[in-house]
Amino acid sequence: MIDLDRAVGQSKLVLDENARRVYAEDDSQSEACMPDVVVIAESRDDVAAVMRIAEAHEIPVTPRAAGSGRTGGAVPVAGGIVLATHAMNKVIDVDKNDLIAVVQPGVVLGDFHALVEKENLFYAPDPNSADMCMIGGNVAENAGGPRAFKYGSTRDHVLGLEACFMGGKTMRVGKRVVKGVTGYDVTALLVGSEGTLAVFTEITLRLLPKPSRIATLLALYKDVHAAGASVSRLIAAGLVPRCIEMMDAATLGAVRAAGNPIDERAGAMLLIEVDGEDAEAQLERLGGALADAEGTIDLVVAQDSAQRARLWAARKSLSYATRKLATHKIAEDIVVPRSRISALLQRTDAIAEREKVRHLTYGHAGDGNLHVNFLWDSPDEEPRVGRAVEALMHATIDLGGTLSGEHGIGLAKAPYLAFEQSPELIALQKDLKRVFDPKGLLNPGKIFPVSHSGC
Ligand code: 2HG
Ligand code: ZN
Repeated sequence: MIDLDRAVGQSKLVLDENARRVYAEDDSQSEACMPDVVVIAESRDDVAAVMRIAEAHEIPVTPRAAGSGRTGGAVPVAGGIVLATHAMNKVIDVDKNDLIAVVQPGVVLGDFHALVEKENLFYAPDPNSADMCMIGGNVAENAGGPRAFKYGSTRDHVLGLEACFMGGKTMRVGKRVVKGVTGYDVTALLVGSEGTLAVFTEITLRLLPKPSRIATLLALYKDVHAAGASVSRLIAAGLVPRCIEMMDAATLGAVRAAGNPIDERAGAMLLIEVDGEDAEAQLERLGGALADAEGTIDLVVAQDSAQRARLWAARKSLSYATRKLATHKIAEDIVVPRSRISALLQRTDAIAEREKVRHLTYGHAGDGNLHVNFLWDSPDEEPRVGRAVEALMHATIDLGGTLSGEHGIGLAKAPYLAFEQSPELIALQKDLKRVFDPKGLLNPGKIFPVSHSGC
């Protein structure tokens, strides 16, 4: 502690127990092992000092940006230091000529969207927590969001990083140009490494011109299976809206409760959005591809930007709105091939019925990325919920899918990693981890299931 005090200054250390507790949580139900100290880094030098001292004294470090993650990525499980980067919140450069921005990890995503859009530019990744999540966390988790369907996830927009490694060495990886194949793609490896390989001190992002027009279509269905079939239709027709979001009957209840008068006959909805100069023409093609699909109740074009804003506000707040439906809720983010959405939903129904657990589903159906939620009230139900989650993971893999589309593995899904990946692949990744962090001090306990002894 004395070393830390000298290196970064007493004012950047948080020692008070209640304050430390706040920095030991994220937006998951993962249980923390209280950190001994939280360091509020204000610069690259602060980050490097923490990484140097931690390595020298063999102290675990858990990096953190906004703490909005859903899988415990920022939750310390071995005590030690929480390295908070939220105060490193400068937009260093927005370059209109090269369509590139350079930011620090603590920049709030929604603020960054607004800033670049004022310049008629566009940063595509849009996790629904944009109002509070930070770009450093987005990069660590390779965050997605609705627009990932057309534009890809965070990794597709990160050109380079300034990264600090265990021991304190800081290095630039990647590039400040939009094309390049020099050497291994270390940037791609670090993006989505869930804080286990490095801490980012600067992030170089690719920008796009801001789409000139946006149009929104609501496709209403009798049930989720009809909606799932329409997603496959759109994909097969080669249409690429910027997002295809799906909501099941229970979720639509929450959307209606938020003041959106969605037709009461609808038992599922696709919220489809197109962008670009030809948005209206794209809408017409969508309408053509969706017309007459079995189980369709109606296709409705959003009337104005106010209606569009209301719908998106309801969609973005679903994660919180649906929490009100039960005392506890767990939201998964599995991905299945788009043609297997209906099969996955049938399996989910069967699992929930067998385990007698309430459930609902919404999510980024265009990518096959579904937030299957299980809800419960009493602790007696927990074993059944646990079995339901495990069965969902098996069903996902069985259908050719993957455990996480955007929230990461973290702590919450580490027990299921071996359902998807071979022992050889897990061993290869652990070998890579050792190259970056031989003592296993950086964000221990994440991704790979280990027994940790910190608490
Ligand atoms: C979303 O798409 C987020 O709203 C959060 O990924 C999902 O917590 C959730 O249910
Ligand atoms: Zn999501």
